[in-house]
Amino acid sequence: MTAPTTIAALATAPVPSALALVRLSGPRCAGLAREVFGRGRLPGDRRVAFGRYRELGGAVLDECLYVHSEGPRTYTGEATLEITCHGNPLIARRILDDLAARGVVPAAPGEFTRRAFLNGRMDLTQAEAVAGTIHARNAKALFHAQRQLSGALGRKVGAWVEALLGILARIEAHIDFPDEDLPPESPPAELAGELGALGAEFEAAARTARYTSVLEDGVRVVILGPPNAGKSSLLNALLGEARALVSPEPGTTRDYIREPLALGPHLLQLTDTAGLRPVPGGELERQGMARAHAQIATADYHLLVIDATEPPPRFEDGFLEKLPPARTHLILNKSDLSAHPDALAYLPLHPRLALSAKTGEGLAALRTQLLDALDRNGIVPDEEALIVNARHATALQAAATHLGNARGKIENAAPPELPANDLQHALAALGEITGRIDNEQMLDKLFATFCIGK
Ligand SMILES: Nc1nc2c(ncn2[C@@H]2O[C@H](COP(=O)(O)OP(=O)(O)OP(=O)(O)O)[C@@H](O)[C@H]2O)c(=O)[nH]1
Ligand SMILES: [Mg+2]
Repeated sequence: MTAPTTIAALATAPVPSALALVRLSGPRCAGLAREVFGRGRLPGDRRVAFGRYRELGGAVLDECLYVHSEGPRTYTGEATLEITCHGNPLIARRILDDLAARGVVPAAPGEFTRRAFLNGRMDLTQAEAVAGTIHARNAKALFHAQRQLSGALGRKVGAWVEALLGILARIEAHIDFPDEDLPPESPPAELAGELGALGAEFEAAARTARYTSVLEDGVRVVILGPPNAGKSSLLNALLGEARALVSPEPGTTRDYIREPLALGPHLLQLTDTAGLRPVPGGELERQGMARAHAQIATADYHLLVIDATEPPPRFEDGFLEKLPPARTHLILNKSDLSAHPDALAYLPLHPRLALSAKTGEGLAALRTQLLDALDRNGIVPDEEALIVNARHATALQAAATHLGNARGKIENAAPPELPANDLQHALAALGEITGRIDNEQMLDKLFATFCIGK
């Protein structure tokens, strides 16, 4: 293996700010600190020191604070040097140019974290969580990213590996003993049962990947209903601003309108859509309705708004089946006027709320009920849930498949070598999650999404 290079990058944003941090990692950190700050001896390990950064030509670039840390107990597992200068991007640029002139290599995106992973400072789930922690745009996403960063998912995978190794040892005991000497403590039915339970756990964990988009992009809540029901009025009322046009004319909203909205700890993507009728009146309305249907199809939750002063709306056949009670709230709008009795009796199985988008009456109740419905129906993950990403889910599915194969073979009294082999494959799949892998391409892909300097 070639000796690792020393890399450098700006770890803070290249905009005028109070301070900027230039970060280095690699074997030359101590020597570079002595060179650029003109010190014969370094300040102690991890001690902050003041220094004037002198470029190769001798000019002082800035007054800085710097910290040198010896490896391996650093972020990257290597020696590191962190230089804090004034937050003018020009200064940071000059420092980086000077470092490059001294043979320091500009870091690739995610290269510090990649080195941390390769040097065993963190597993792959933690490395992925570094990006998640930086990019989380709401409290829930941040909570889950930070928990993964702390190693929660890695520990869970470790526990699964232990459990599998235990089962594997018992299967291998069947290989080592002739049939008549089978250890009575692990009958095949019991082993098969344990594999089934573990496989179900893997599958359940894999299913949590569906929460990734909810956490990253927000819960997609779509406001829909017949024309003139007050959908746009409800969007405006929830947002607290006149975002969408409102008028007494049916067919006001043509395209859909999407706005982010914070609801408790959640981020919602609230979408107002064109009014729906059994048959559109013209081409523009047809297109608007098609767009509304597309939004409804990908929604996590629906707010079906009707004008409660009128008889219930009619939609095209089969449409209401797309709006199950677990994912739909019926909003009986215009509660400031007197209601039509048939409207109140509409869709009796759906959670419902009478409100007035015009006066704001019932809006607070809607927020409370919506929060509750999202929690209760598993649309947002609960606090305890461990959330996996698509990469983890693929590996977990593969592991579950191998366990299913092993189980089938045990139940069919196949020679124990065969299920043992399936379990080895399952272990390898689990290993990919935490990163006991040597797939450079996969690592390139994963770290390419990182920022430079992280
Ligand atoms: N009295 C009363 N009128 C309301 C209420 N909500 C909306 N309206 C009125 O109903 C009419 C239609 O409101 P919009 O918000 O444009 O309805 P919409 O469902 O978005 O209509 P389209 O975009 O045409 O499908 C407007 O005249 C609103 O002022 C309400 O709670 N009470
Ligand atoms: Mg509208």
